[in-house]
Amino acid sequence: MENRITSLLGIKHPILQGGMAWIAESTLASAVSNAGGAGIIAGGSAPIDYLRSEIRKCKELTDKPFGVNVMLMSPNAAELSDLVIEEGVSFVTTGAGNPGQYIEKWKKAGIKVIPVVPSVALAKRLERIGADAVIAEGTESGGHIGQNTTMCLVPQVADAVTIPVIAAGGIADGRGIAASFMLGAEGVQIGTRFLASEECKIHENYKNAVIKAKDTDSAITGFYSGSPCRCIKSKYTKVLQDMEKRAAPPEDFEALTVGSLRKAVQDGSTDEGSMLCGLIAGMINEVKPVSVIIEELCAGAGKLLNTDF
Ligand code: TUI
Repeated sequence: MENRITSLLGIKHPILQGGMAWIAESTLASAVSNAGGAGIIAGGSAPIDYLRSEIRKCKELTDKPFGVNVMLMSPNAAELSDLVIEEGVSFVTTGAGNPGQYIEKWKKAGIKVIPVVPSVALAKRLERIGADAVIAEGTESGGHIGQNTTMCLVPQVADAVTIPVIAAGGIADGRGIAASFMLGAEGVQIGTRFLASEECKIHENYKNAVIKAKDTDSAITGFYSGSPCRCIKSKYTKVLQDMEKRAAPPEDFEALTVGSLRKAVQDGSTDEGSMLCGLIAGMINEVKPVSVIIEELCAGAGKLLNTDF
């Protein structure tokens, strides 16, 4: 498959890996890039020295293009915005905010810029100031989410901008890719399917929870606080939602949520950890190598789209 996304990023298949905070590191990102997709190292709120070393490890593990996701709510976002330039990363995706202040310097450094947008308005604004493509991310995604769905957002963004649109949220097989292309996307971003990959370094308990999750096992926390976040339903999400209902004091929220992603990813605590995960987890039933996942995605999409994907 050759289209505007494959030529923009210099990749074989127009499949980007989600920039999952605490999760997407050099092993996963290099596996996705080596399989012909676009691997991404997540900045999250990780320390800069750790991210520098992950970027360098990724360069050792692949000679293919890979990117870095800058989570704009991170206190390290400004520092990371310089690090990607110093390290000559090929592209940047951004999330959880408006990357407007960084676009000019990234473009000057030759870095391709692909922001996640939850709305048509932000997509248009970012196109005007130089974004190379946008990721229209529906609320089916895991982690921090907007309110619009992939089905509704992707075609509206595709109608509103001339730069290529990448669909994200709820895509985990060839049917999801084909549907995204029908909606006007020229690429997809996939996170949850890669959680259940051999190369993903999350704790076994978290991976098993993804595999076991059914269609109804997803929960949204933080809905009324302005920072909605999709996770696998658990004791943690139940306690958090109960606290939200009774408007518990801020220190209670802090005690529960600080470090909760680390508890899921590293400690494998399914009771106290926040297992960020997309709504499509119900369809994912097996851990597979990244190369097999990408082969299956491409075969499935290619068949439906009647093209060599
Ligand atoms: O960013 C994500 N998913 C994430 S980030 C994350 S870590 C986190 N930690 C603490 C607080 C928040 C997040 C876990 N999952 N996805 C991309 C995404 N971006 N979803 C929604 C947005 C978004 C929202 C508003 C992008 C732009 C935006 O702009 C608002 C504005 O300023 O116009």
